[in-house]
Amino acid sequence: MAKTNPEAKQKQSEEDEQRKADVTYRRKPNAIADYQVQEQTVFVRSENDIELRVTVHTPEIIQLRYVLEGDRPTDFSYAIAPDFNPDNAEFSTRETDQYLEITTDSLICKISQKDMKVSFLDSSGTELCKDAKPFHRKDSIMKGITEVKITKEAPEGTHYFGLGDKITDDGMLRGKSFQNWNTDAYAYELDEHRDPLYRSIPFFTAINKDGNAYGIFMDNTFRSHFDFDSDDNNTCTFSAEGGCMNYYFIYGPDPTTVTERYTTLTGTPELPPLWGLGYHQCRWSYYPEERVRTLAKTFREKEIPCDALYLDIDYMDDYRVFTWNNDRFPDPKKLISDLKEDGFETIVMIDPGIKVDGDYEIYQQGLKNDYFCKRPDGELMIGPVWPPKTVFPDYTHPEVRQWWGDLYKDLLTEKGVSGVWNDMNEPAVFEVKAKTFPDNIRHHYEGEGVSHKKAHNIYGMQMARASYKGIKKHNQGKRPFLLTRANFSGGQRYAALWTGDNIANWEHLRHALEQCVRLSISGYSFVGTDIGGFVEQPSAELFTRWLQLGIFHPLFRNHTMGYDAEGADVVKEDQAKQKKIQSDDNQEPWTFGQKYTHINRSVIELRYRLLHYLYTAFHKYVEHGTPILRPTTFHNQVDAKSVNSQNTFMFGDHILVAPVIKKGARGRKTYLPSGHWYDYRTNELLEGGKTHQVDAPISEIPFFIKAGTVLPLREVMQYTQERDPELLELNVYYGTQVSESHLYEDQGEGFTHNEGDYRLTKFQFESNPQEKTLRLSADREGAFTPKYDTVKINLIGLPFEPEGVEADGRSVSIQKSSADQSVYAFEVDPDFKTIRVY
Ligand code: MIG
Repeated sequence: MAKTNPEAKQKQSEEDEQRKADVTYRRKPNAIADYQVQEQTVFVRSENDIELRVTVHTPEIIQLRYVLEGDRPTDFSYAIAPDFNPDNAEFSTRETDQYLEITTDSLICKISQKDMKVSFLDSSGTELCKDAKPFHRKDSIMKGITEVKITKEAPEGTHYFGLGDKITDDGMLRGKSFQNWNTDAYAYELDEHRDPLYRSIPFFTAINKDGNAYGIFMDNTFRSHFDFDSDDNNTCTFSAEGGCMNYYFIYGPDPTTVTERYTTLTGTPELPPLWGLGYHQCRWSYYPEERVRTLAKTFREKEIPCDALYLDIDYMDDYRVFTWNNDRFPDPKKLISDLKEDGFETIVMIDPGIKVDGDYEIYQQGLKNDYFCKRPDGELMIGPVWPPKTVFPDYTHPEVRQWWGDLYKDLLTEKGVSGVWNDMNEPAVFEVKAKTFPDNIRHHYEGEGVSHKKAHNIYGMQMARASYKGIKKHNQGKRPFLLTRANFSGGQRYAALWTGDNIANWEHLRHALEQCVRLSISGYSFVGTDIGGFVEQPSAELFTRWLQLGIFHPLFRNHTMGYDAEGADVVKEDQAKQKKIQSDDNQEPWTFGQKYTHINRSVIELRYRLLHYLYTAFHKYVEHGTPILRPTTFHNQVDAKSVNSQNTFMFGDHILVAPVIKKGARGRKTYLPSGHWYDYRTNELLEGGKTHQVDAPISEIPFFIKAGTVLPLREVMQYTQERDPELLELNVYYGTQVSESHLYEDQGEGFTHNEGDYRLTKFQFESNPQEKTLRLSADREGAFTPKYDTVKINLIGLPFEPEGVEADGRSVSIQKSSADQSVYAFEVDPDFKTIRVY
């Protein structure tokens, strides 16, 4: 008999203990046992009792959910738009030896008989996307579900886009992995906390080598992970640390269509007030009142257009939200109305954290009504944010949202503020490493009762929702303007967003470019960055280049962290540590000397010139989910060369932007996709499908207009509604293809556009090079009549000498433009229908 070795025995019992500490199960489906069709859903069950529910929403949108016995799956989702109206598309099912096939008009979904692996093909049988492994789930006795995971093949040549505002070195998602967990990522940097960032958009688009595009949206709010072949083994995985594997497969085949379909599924915002698209000036912090007045006066004196000024946390009384510091702002109502008189809208910050303070009414109300987040044992979740002790409303409770929304009443109706920005709603908590709540905090979640693990990523979204609804209710018929920092898929319905606390360096200028395009194709077009950088101070050159990029971002806001702000010390010590602080930290368009003031003014003026075009693109986004910003490769996804055009992007349907993002650069290489393009600055015609070296002196940003475009230009004003424009200019860029352009106009405020008080003009351009003629027609819809009485048309790139122009049968005089001898100009009536140039 062998003697028992005491060491081995000891080891054995340790192992036993460890094993007993928790027991983990790994589950994946085996062969299909049976399936059933009920309405739009096919319930497919494996022999080991894993159910795959395949729901056909439209011929191009198919939802997949994996349910195990004992799960409590619900149809509830914060992300899906309440007005998403699936069309109950027809589909058929068929079984073969190898597959169960579900076929719609556009897609075939094949589920393998052997292990329930799923693949999608288009109706011609071309493979789009395929599981590399069966669905996989990990759970344990002590922790519950810890992973639900899908592994797809990532064939060579497939590229990935979207996923919100992730940043990369080379602009490409492929080869990298990311996670979604809303995080206060102050001064996010390359290797440090570069990921996760402030928001979670678990949706991406893939474009295969053959140009076919599809999207995947994983509707799961737990911490999630996306891996685009980072291990170089040709797989792409997505997983969540809890809940149900619930994802939507969204077909294109065009990538812009994928975004449009995703955006229809998760919703679009309403049109913002036109002033929301003007230039905005922000700083942490403008106070006291006198400083705000001086700021406003300086804009007008220097004739630099500006529509909105922001008040950061220091306007509050001791960081109590919905209060005012009376020393700094003795009469907010008067200040705000004076600013308004001068064309400035005032936007104030509101944070989620509520100061623990027995004398503070909002704290008392929330306490009395049990509105604050609690720990599992029923104690309040208290943590330091701006006030040292803060409690947090549980916005996942409908009654809390209602209460919160109504708190805005006084700000809007009494004080006269025009907009709000919601900050710190990741939710951010100071001092602790997690930077947020512990996982075990409880949330109502519309009655479901969940832990913070599930509610974390939608906390900011539900705050934005509550704010948006309240603002809309109390805004006296005006359109809400709300900015949020944290958010989740679908949150685009409620608020615009800024990308958070970036740094004033060239690297972050490139991030700004990448993040806004990526957000836009993730269904979130109303985005912008802190122009100039939030942390540290930009050089004059960097500031100007950033401003130039900013004119193409729907949210056009300059913001910086002033080191005179109270509380900046906390951030500095807690998070910034190493940052060098200069004393002169102003960041207004005139901060950088006369030469740059002049340049910056003309950059901002250019934005105001382009407002019609931006507003029209915004309208298309609202109506059809069309992203305002897109990667260049979305313009023609079969053009393999365009995939590497990471430093250019499309702004709307007709403009390609080639920003300068390198220090000292006075020109850049620019790949123009197929077709012909005009340099906006020189009217020079450039051939697509080629890389061009273009000039970019510090005063200019290169951008290019697609041939055949009718580009509307607005009069420059000091603020958007300074006066009714007297004139509409239309730049008509000659092309040889029949092309369509749009112009959307309305009051720029209020909701009458929903009752037909708008005008949508469809321009059609056609030319006949042999006959040397061109035709421009305008088709109009809606009852709105713009106030201008003249339309000035500039014909650009005409390859022939025109003999005459006829507008609706009457001849019109045409002249060479004084500014550019190659341009012909003439004036017509705003209601013109057909123009013929011969
Ligand atoms: O931790 O309100 O991103 O825009 O100026 C800093 C002060 C808190 C972070 C926001 C920033 C804002 C700042 N806030």
